[in-house]
Amino acid sequence: MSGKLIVFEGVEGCGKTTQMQLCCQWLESLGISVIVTREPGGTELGIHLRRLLLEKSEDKPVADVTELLLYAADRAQHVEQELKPNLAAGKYILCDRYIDSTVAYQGYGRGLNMSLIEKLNDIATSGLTSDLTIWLDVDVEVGFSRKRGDAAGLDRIEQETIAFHRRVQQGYSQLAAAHPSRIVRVDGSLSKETVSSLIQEILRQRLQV
Ligand code: T5A
Repeated sequence: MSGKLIVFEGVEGCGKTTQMQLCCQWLESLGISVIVTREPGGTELGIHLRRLLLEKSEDKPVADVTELLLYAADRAQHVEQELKPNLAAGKYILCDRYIDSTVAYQGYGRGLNMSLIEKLNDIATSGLTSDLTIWLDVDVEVGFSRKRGDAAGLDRIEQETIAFHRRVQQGYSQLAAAHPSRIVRVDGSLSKETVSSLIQEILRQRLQV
């Protein structure tokens, strides 16, 4: 595969969407062909799965293992339908969340079995890992303070407790320590422009953009 898979990760409101847009504009200005996608919801099937995963369901809670399997199903479809073909065509793919989200949210957040998560990630990706993962590190409180609207506007996962989101944050920290060649931490609390410049520098160094 000749393209590059660049993943953006972090807690709610860390600035992924903002930075992916800026990164896309920058790469395109260099004449690079870019695809922007996300998980969950990067395919037609995934859009349905995203709705099922994120809509509020107070009266009929989604079981933790069901949630895990739905994220894995979304990923399997995304890898086959979008990621592999576009990488094979030489595209740069900017992907909002990938396997580390499942480890952080379902593993550290929900406390599900890590080896089960790794097995499902392997099945869903058939071994496709990112060339680079940018972890936008912001405090959970900072991320939530950036989210517009009140608590009623938050989706099913965002509505989890602060303790849950702190465990997710801890998960990202552990993942970055365990995979230094793949995951690069960027201080997401800096200004949008500064974060964007830092990401450009990392892409130049790591991917020779
Ligand atoms: N999930 C996902 C799992 O549990 N398991 C999995 O396996 C996967 C794949 C997906 C949800 O699913 C969960 C995780 C999530 O809960 P999502 O679409 O990723 O949801 O939604 P969020 O993470 O909530 O993404 P958001 O769009 O809310 O946040 P972003 O994209 O991180 O942040 P962004 O860029 O939209 O910015 C938020 C606000 O902050 C401002 C922006 O202007 C915007 O208003 N902002 C800044 N303000 C100040 N300084 C900066 N540097 C700023 N950068 C952005």
